[in-house]
Amino acid sequence: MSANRLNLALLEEQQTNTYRSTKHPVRIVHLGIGAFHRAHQAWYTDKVNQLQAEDPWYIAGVSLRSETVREQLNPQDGLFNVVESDVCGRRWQLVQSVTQVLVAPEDPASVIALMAQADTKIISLTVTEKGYCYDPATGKLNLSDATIVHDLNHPDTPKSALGFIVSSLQQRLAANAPGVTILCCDNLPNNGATLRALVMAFVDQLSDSQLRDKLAGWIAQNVAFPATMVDRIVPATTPDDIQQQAREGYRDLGLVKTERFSQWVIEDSFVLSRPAWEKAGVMLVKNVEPFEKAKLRLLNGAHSALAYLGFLKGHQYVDEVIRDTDMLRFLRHMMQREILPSLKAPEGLDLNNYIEELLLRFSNPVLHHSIYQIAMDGSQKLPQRLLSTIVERLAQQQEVECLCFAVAGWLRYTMAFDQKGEPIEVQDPYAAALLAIRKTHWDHIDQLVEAYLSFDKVFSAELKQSAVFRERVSYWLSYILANGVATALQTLLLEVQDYPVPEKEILPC
Ligand code: CS2
Repeated sequence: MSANRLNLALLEEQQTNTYRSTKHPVRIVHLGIGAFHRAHQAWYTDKVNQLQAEDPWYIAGVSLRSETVREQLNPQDGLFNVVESDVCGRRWQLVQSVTQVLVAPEDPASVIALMAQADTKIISLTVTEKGYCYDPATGKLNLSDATIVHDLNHPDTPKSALGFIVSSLQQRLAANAPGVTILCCDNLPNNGATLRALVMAFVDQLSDSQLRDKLAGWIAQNVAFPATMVDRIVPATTPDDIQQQAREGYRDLGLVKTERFSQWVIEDSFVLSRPAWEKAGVMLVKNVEPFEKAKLRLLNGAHSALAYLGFLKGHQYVDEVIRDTDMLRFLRHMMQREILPSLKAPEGLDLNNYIEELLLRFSNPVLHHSIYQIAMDGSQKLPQRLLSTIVERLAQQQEVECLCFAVAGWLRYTMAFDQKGEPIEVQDPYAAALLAIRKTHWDHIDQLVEAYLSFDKVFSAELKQSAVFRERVSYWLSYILANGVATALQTLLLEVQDYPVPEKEILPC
């Protein structure tokens, strides 16, 4: 690769138009500048900036841990391409909305100062579910989390997103600066309200009681936490993508690949101004909940189910799982029969079509979306993706067979060896705890399931007490252990009616 690296000077040389200038300040500080943020919020913001180049919104990205993205983007003046790939071809967008990347552990004080400065109107986050240091089953702050303990004792050098947020709000209060909007863009249930409650719980632990009360009151008056639903499939970029998806004329080490589809629904409640994101197709609505529930339960629920079951069946990518006809029948049945009835359709959305569109998105053969990536952190994902649906269905005495099968698939995956006996590297904050349960109760399936269901970080008291849930998970877990996922799935499918594939063909292009 001998071409020059993408940056502003190169754009000038190539006479490419840019709206970038040094006249405008950073107005968004984003925590967690991974591939998803770049292909989603930064991409939407860039679209708006292109439409109103005289008033661009710039983003400063913050990495809470690694230097990788800084090394990719800072030598490129923050510029990178988003490449949308599917069977119909490729489409690039040169994104210019990010101006710099900071690595938080190197200089936490600068990060806090940037978040606290009056020009910063929005602090947004994509730090993944585990980045919120909460108990997934209850949504409550985990006060024994080592990072939270550290941050409460070291407010000037925090490590967690919550620690940075609270220190920056404290600085705003001290400087009499205006309030701010904190925009959670992670797949948490009720993400705005959940983040507000976590911030408040953190503040409640501050040792200085005067500051604690004053700060809590100030946040209640001056900080907004809108709910959001974010959706775009963004696989981790590989070195091969950097080579093969590259645009001609320069080297772009910050490239991210994604699908053509993108959706962002935001509760329209901001403290100060915001980019005119609606001009780029973002929906600003009063109530995000129906969109969020449909997406978390149907898209993410199906994703998690196909990741564990697909992995155990020997698949590597999402599109491969969709081409496995048993898996496709299973997913369609679970979504249509067991998840869809738990949802209230957002206005204007036909949930049957939504399901078919999701399956079509999953079938994208050029994205190479690794199921191992989706399988990570299951303990943090399952409650909102599969378990909350099960709780609601059980309360109404409705069938939960496929959902229980998926939960059994997850438990089987956390056992950390595959069906050939090869080790699985389970990436999950509770991997060790789940493995210890397997080792202690290996000889007795009922005790094993009882111990799993007593793991209250994941399973709520309601689920633990449900005889149906315990019985069905236990049944499928032992069946999978004895016969493997493929046979278990065939047995399950004997009981399952097929859904007619919709008459209207949905064309990908
Ligand atoms: C996926 C999501 O990795 C995962 O857990 O389910 O990242 C999914 O691709 C996005 O939420 C799609 O919007």
